[in-house]
Amino acid sequence: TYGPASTPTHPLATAPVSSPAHSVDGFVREFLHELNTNQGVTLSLSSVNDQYLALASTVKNYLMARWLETNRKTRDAKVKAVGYLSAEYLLGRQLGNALLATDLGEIAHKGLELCGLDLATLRSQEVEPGLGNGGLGRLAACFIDSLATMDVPCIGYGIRYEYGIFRQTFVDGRQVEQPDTWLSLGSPWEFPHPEASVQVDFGGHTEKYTDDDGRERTRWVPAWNVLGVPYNYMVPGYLNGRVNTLRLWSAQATKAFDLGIFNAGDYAQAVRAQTFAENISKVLYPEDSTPQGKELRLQQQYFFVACSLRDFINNELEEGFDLHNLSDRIIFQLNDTHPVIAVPELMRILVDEQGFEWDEAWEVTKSCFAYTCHTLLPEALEVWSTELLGRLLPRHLEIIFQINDEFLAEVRATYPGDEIRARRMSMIAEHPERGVRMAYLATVAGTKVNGVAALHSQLLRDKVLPDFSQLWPEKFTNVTNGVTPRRFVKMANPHLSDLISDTIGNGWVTDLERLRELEPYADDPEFQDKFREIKAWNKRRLTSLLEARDGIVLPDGHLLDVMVKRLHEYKRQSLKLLHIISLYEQVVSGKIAASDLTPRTVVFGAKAAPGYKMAKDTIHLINKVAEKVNNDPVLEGRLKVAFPANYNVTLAEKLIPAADLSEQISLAGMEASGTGNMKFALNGALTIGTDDGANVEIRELVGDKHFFLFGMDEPAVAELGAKGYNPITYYESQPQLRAALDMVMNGAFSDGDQDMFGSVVHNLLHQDRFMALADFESYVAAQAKVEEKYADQAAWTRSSILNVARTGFFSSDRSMRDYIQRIWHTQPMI
Ligand code: GPQ
Repeated sequence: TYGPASTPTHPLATAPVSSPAHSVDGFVREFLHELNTNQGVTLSLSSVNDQYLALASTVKNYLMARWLETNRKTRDAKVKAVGYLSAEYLLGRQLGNALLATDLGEIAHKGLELCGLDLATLRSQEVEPGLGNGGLGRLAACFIDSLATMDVPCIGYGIRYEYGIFRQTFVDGRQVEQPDTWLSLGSPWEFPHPEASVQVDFGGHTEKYTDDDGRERTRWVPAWNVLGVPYNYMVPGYLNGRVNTLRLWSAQATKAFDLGIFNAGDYAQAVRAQTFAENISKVLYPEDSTPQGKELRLQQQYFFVACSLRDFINNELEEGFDLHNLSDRIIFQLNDTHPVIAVPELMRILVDEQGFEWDEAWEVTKSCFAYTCHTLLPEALEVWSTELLGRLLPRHLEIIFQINDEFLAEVRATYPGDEIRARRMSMIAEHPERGVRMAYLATVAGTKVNGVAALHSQLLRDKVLPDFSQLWPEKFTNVTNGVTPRRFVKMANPHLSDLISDTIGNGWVTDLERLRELEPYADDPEFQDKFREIKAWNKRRLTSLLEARDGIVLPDGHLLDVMVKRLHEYKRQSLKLLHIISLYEQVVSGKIAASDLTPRTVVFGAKAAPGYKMAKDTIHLINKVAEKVNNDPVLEGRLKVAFPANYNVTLAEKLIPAADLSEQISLAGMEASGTGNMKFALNGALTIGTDDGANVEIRELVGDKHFFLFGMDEPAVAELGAKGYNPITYYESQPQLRAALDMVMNGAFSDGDQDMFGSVVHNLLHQDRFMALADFESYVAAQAKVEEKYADQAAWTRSSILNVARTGFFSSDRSMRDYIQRIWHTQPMI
């Protein structure tokens, strides 16, 4: 229970909380107070970290009244909320966003100046919470930002990893991973609540028993348990007074857990037990789109959803709430299959703990979940072996079997005699080992199933879940992804934002379609000049950052060509690399003069999963090509390759606004959506891209003339695959491609060592699962078009402005509106 033991009599105890004064003086007073009372230092003796932490506290104090009021209002209104269940949140730095959401940027800048401090310096002290791998985790962060800004009640639930995505370094051009110690200098944005910890059980067995009413029941007798400690984070809406909550769970040993062992006299063992429990939230798994089936990962998944369901039911609902009506108050959105174990968990709570009949419990459960799929790669679809699941969560496995039995009965009733179909649709796979197909479970349990771009949702229906979409066509829908314009335009590109606001007013920040009003200015030479100057300023800002951060020197006046995303074969960084090598080879061999090259700098940013050999070899090759190309005078400095290590949200915010060209070159049918593609277009980069994911919608919106399309489309890929793809024939028939690959093979980038990149070349020539060689010729031709257009700066700038004006659709606010209308049916608060 919470609250005072007796009725408070002091007037302040019941007065609404107030914020510090929204003035420079008020800010300075608050800041110095935080520095003194929180950090225990005076300004004159404070470190930059003290100053940063005090500044963070100050900004938090401005948000606090709104947060408390949001919680009170939402609780009283008893409205339906969104429970976003995600194993990843790639939040990026918090301070800048909090300043933006409170409109404190100017005040903080002036106030700190009066204290002899520089806001930018303090901001760069923050280590971003990298609690995600890539697009999926960043999408979750954009979505919770949009929901807060749209005044929609939402609780984000996830895991407070002690170590987020690894810090990438390069040693001799190879990726080396370092632990991400994001908590080591303090974590001012979180509010731990150990008193609200939740117990989570694991292991053991189940047993049947007869209850007092004579009913046959099952209970789970677990073998061990851990505690989940909630850490709350503020999720401020943009200038609207709403502050939602992100609740991340941290694992701790329970008292019972280590006491039992301690009493047995083994103190060292008791401490080990503690460590064992804490391991659950220790580290983010760094595999993106390729689950490894590790036991600890399943523990993480169950840990955070068990905490979250328990938390919502016990703490967010009023006492005595009838759980039959649970879906009036919550919709749990499953961010991919990672949280799908929540489905049998809710069934277990309702049937085993609350005494619901199975059918009633299933009705409730089905109405409380919806499932988003983020991939088409078969190896990305999670399958948990029944051996592991049954050992860790025996009751959940039983429940899954029962859900499956009833589901298959429905399939058999709908398609009598079609046993092959029933087997195909079973949630239980039999090969290569018995396992639970989590995507099938999610599809059966979810009210809705959605893909993340129009093409992806279509392919999901047609290729991944065709039997299910035939059985329940109305269950399937699309919600095209989006990105938050607050972080990725307003914050990341301040001068462009000012130009836009000066031209069309500032309504666009929360109503991004209004960027359309910029279209008439695309032909205005004065506007074009300003637009170009801003791009140049963004490039200078990037140049000084990379110089300080990585010792990389970007040349002036180059076309800035950027490919940033996780390293994965399907994304085809190797295709970009072949283009670079080919340009180089043509100059070296005298086929073209260096002076024929459009001055171009290619920037890569990419982390490889630590165990993904081909990805790591590709990183090595990129670095070796960079070393060679950047130092060979034959190129006269007209081609440069920059590969800053440790690409993350913080770097993205500087890189994207500076880019001229956005590389979105996955094999068609492989990239579910992409979201980097949207950020680039909104910041005025033109896209060179395949007909894949959200590229399709970007091109439709900006128009063919303002997008460089190349490569096979998805039907062509399918056709070539069916016919039999043989990459070597492209090598044999295309001299330019052949020369580029030969150059690698001959050791041009490995000091004559012909083995160093043998596996990369061999893979491309003899396997090339993602058909890079098949699209090479078309890619090179599209790059020539890029250069042609870039030579006409007015035409380029016009296209660039039109990209900004026409991509307002890709706001995550619009995505949220789509989820609300098509899936959640929640209401914004009034
Ligand atoms: N995505 Cl399955 C991830 O970032 N991680 C994953 O494990 C899976 C998907 C991405 C996907 O590759 C992108 O195309 C999407 O834009 C992104 O999810 C968000 O939907």
